[in-house]
Amino acid sequence: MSENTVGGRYERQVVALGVAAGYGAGNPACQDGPAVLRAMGFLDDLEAARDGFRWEPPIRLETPGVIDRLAAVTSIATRLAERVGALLAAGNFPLVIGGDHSCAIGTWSGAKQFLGGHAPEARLGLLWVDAHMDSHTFRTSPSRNIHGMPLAALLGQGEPRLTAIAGPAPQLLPADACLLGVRSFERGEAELLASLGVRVYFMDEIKRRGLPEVFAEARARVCANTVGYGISIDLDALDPDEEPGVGTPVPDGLHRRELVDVLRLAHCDARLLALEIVEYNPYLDAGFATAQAIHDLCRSLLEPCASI
Ligand SMILES: [Mn+2]
Repeated sequence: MSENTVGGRYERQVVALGVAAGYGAGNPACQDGPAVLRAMGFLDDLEAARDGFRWEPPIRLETPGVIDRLAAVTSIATRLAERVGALLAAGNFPLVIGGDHSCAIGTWSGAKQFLGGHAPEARLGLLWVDAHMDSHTFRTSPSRNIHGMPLAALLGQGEPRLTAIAGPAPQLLPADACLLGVRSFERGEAELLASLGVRVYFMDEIKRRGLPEVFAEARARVCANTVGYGISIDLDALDPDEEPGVGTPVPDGLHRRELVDVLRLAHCDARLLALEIVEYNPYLDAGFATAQAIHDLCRSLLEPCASI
């Protein structure tokens, strides 16, 4: 990747990829999130950034009306993994905009496949910013909604059609993953993460220590034994008093400003491979506050970097 490093700063184009994923949730409303963002022009100002930002054609279900939700999620994730892998191979920075969180299976399987193309043993790190753990399997999930399972699938747990989307499971090792912002979970998924030894930074720890310190520690963990890492942001990690337009609101979340600030620093590190922002529900958004949050998070990727 060194050929893309200019004067200590990593130069790459941010490429937004909308994913109309809705079959992972009980309510498919989030599948319209990326189309609403684009139609309303919420990220248009980013396209004026010098060589900084462009949209790819969106990913949506090829055969609408399919009612097998597992097949629908698998189809979208498989094509998303291919697109993310191709964008990374071309030296771009994929910005995946969901859709429900089931699309993460595709995003990060694609990133892992890209890393594996350089060296099969290359490991992927992942920061999972979310009010929930998303670590169910069909065996533990009360709802059986797949957007509650993507982290487990990436860790190689549960349904085989979800764990090996773009290459053999697991895509992610427990030591290379951290969750941030968790404040709503069920016993089965908590037990799975505990048994695997995945570090969870619950919301109360973040409030006590502050996001900058916790984020830096989590980032160091997921970078320790990996060649690159990603960040998956479920918008429900944010406080619904500020950002109501999310799939599953939970009170007492992160503030938009603090998450924007840590991303402004993180994007300047070439080890950050991609960012994913999911679970935007435009029908619950009040005055497009949550759309503005997505804008601000995306804008942070285009902030100038100080020389490193
Ligand atoms: Mn989630």
